[in-house]
Amino acid sequence: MSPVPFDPARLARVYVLGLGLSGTAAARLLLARGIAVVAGDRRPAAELDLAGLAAADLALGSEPDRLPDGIDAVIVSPGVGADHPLLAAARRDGIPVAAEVELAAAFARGTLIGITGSNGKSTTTAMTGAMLRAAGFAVEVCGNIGVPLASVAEGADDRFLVVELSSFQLETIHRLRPRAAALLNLSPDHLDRHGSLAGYLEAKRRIFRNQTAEDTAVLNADDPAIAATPVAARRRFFSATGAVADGCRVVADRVVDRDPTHGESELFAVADVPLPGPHNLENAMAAALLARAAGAPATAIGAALRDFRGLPHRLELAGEHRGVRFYDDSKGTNVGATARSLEGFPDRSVHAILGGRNKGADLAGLRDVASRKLRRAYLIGESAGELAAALSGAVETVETGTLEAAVAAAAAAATAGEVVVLSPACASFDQFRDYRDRGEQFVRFVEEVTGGVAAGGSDG
Ligand code: UMA
Ligand code: ADP
Repeated sequence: MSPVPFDPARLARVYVLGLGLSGTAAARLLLARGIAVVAGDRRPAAELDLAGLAAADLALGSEPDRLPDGIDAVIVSPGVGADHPLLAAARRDGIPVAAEVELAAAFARGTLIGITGSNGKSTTTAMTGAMLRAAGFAVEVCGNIGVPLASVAEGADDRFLVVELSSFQLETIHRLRPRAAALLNLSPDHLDRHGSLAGYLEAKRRIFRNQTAEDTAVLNADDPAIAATPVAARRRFFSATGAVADGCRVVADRVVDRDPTHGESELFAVADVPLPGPHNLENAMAAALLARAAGAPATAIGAALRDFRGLPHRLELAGEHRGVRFYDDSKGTNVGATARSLEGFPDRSVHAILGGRNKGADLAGLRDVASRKLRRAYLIGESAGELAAALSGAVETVETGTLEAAVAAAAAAATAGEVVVLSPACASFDQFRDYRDRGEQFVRFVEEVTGGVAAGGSDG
């Protein structure tokens, strides 16, 4: 059944499903526009931040069995799956269901730039924002990165809204149209929600669905499925390994932009990218193409990259003790991300802490990189047993159960020149509030075992 179209001009009473960051921001945006809000969350009020929602009609602590009467639309939080009974009821009753980002985009002032992909979204979003700021534009960096689009929708028309978009959010967009949008890469993730890799790719491709020939689509030329995405927009490509007809590639130590009408121009030097690994060069190329589409000059792009500091919990140096470095890569939440992070270290040098909640991935995808890069794997959380089986024969594993025990065991075993890396390849929700909580706890445990001060910055 095709989804019921969402019309923001016809909203008088709206149901907001989920009152986390996105739901509360959506509810505040609606109330500010005089639209009545009924909102529900299975969590009780004590666990929620309900500031600014006094005028809303709230149903908290359990899920209602049915939608209230007289609802014009349901605004759904990204964490709520399409099989939720209230969403099924809305579809049955012909009530449109829209993502928080869809609602926000409908009311937002400014030009939208969107970024999606399995990995590198937050880094690329932050880089794009930094490039546009360096070019002198007003910018909001928002979306899945942790600042709901709805919370920054109000503002001047002449600004850019650089929005990280997850597959969860893209599932329920209708008219959201980024004037420039990037699909960075695809590796298995969230298969428990999307059912298959094909379903996951379809959700990601939705970022381009409302674009027209006036817009720009930035695509990874090194991934055939992404490169083949049908789009109406101008297609611009980036490649870390080869040539492209229109877009960015690496020539010796430079990144060059080839435009079929204007020829080639240098954008930045590879050495301008201060973050480790070829994946961060790809992120920088995608960000540069988005920034170019928005009108940023190459000088601003290079300057922003040189000043760019990595985001927390992405291969962040957390401490050093007796020649052993400890890295927090808590945001490595799927097999593809963890594999990319581990590749950057010398062979057989890594004591890796893996595990958590598996999102439907085949964890045997880590076997190859583990057999080359790891000295030992310390397994935590719900997926410890599954990981032990998946890595059997590839690398020595030890099931430590908790993160604290894993850090203690890895610190005791690691010798000078080796590294201890938390890059779990799994979600955190079995043992932690979220990936940030997991990363922060890791840093605390590292401080305990090293007796030292945690380091800042990201390298390695
Ligand atoms: N809830 C219900 N019923 C349900 C399910 C959830 O009531 O059946 C309630 C929960 O009790 C909770 C709220 O809904 O109070 C949770 O909403 P949410 O999980 O959608 O989380 P938000 O706080 O709104 O945060 C979301 C994104 N979370 C998810 O996609 C899971 C945040 O991305 C994002 O930063 C934020 O919106 C702002 O846009 C996080 C994430 O993990 C970092 N994203 C995934 C990823 O990056 O892989 C997609
Ligand atoms: P996302 O927002 O998509 O989760 P982040 O920028 O937060 O991406 O990076 C999360 C992790 O993904 C990083 O710690 C790194 O291990 C990995 N990563 C980053 N960029 C890429 C990329 N372009 N390709 C593959 N893996 C990447």
